[in-house]
Amino acid sequence: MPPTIDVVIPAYNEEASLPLVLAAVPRPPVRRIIVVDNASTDTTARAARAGGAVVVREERQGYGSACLTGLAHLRADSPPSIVVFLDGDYSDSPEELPDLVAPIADGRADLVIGSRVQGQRQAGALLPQARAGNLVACLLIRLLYRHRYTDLGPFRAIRWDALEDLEMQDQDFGWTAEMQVKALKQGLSVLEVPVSYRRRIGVSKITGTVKGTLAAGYKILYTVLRYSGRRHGSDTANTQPPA
Ligand SMILES: Nc1nc2c(ncn2[C@@H]2O[C@H](COP(=O)(O)OP(=O)(O)O)[C@@H](O)[C@H]2O)c(=O)[nH]1
Ligand SMILES: [Mg+2]
Repeated sequence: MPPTIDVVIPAYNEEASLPLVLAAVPRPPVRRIIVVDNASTDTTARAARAGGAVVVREERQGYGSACLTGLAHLRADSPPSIVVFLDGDYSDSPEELPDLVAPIADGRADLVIGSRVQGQRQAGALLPQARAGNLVACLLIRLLYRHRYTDLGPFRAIRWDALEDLEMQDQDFGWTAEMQVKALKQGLSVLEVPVSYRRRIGVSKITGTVKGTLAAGYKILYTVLRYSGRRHGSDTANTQPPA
């Protein structure tokens, strides 16, 4: 039986780009698209519905919050066998989804990260600060977890059951790193495949702003350190970062 594939798209004020993103998601193989409208003040929800997505609203801001809400929705109503995460800004190319899903469908991987570093990047798509942050985070993961990632990109696919076992918690910028390091701790088979990356449409909320970059950099490094050296799931892993 072919795997059931659902897509989760966290979206905060992405009315301009969402129609393009949704139109490019290949259906089939994708069964459902959940757009998590993260307290948008524009017409994101309307654009999502028009593009054939299910809209779930999450008032609590934060990338991880939005992803968690999307997963809760899937859990409550026939979870897929594979879930794909995709940003709503049209930086990623949803047409490449089959490349991310194939290794999982073939039983060769549990988690597949789309690497923008290995793929074709439009000039200026991956901002220098994002590139630098990625490099530092990947180096730290290599030192602490003995695995070589090249990117913490948002476009990724994971086997549903494996994701459930990760017990994801991060409510903002640590989300991608948390998934990657917990996957290593749990001995999942992880792969990277090259994905292309465009300059986003609309306004960047993370790496395009100083505040976003600093907050994301801090939270990512904190997350990488936090799960190293301890068994995931221990009580101490639940400590929150200092405010
Ligand atoms: N920063 C931020 N992004 C969110 C939030 N909720 C959902 N998103 C989405 O997360 C994705 C990544 O954000 P983006 O602004 O593209 O960050 P960048 O890629 O670093 O420029 C986009 O699809 C946003 O719409 C939130 O509360 N904060
Ligand atoms: Mg983006």
